[in-house]
Amino acid sequence: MILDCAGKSLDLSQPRVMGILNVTPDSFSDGGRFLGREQAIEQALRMVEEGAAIVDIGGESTRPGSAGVSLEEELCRVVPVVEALASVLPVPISVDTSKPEVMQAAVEAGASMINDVYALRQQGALQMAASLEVPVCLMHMLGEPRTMQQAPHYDDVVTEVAKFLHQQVLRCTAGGIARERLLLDPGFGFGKSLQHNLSLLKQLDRLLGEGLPLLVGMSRKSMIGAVLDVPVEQRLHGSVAVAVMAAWQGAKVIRAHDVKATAEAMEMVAAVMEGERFKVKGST
Ligand code: 9MG
Repeated sequence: MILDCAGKSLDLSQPRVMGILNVTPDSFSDGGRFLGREQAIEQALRMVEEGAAIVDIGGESTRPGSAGVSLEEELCRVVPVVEALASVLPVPISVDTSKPEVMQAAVEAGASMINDVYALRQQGALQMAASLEVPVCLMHMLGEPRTMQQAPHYDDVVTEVAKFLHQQVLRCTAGGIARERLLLDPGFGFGKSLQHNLSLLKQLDRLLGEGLPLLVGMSRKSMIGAVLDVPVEQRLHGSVAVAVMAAWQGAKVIRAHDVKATAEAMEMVAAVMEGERFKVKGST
């Protein structure tokens, strides 16, 4: 399956890596570093070299407990970086935002996908995404980042997440977004306890019923820290393990900080999935 990202193709015939480029001062797993324009460009190019098939640029932290950022601040963080990268990156750029104004400015600057943790539920976001005609990732979140980890409750997390995503697909297609432009994401860590996250991962294939590509983001998240009892900078192995489990069940895009390790793991998943049809691409 090929996703058309405003002229740049994203081949989803095998699982791909979406490299995370946070241009925020407070992103938990980047250790609070604020990426300047030049560093952001360097990091994005490195991620592509390491195997990222898409780069996701975000200017507002969505970590649990985080407060929002003003429109002006988010535009200032995101747009110059998208502008600088659009002509040099050979892969699509996605913009991680919930604000319609940022979606518009980023797409005008060269982004060709929207990654919205609010699933286009903020005022004006659905209409804007429909008018921009780029692919959109719709993510499940219970509540909002500031409060979402305060005792989240579900009777059946997988059924409820699947139902929410189904409703958002109906809402978005009724609002003028072509079904072929949608990706779905269960939103690991967004209003979910450790047990909710583990159940979702164990039964991820139940979300394939919608027939749309699944995107997942578990890289360095607290679900890994909680199981392994390791701090954020020691979550590489756990992150790759859960990425493999997701891809094996059919996830097509893995949002990750550690691109090289994740991309190599995805190559292995794809090779095993191809089985006897697999052909060696390199020289060894
Ligand atoms: C921005 N962001 C942080 N975590 C994420 C996740 O799991 N999925 C998506 N789509 N975006 C995320």
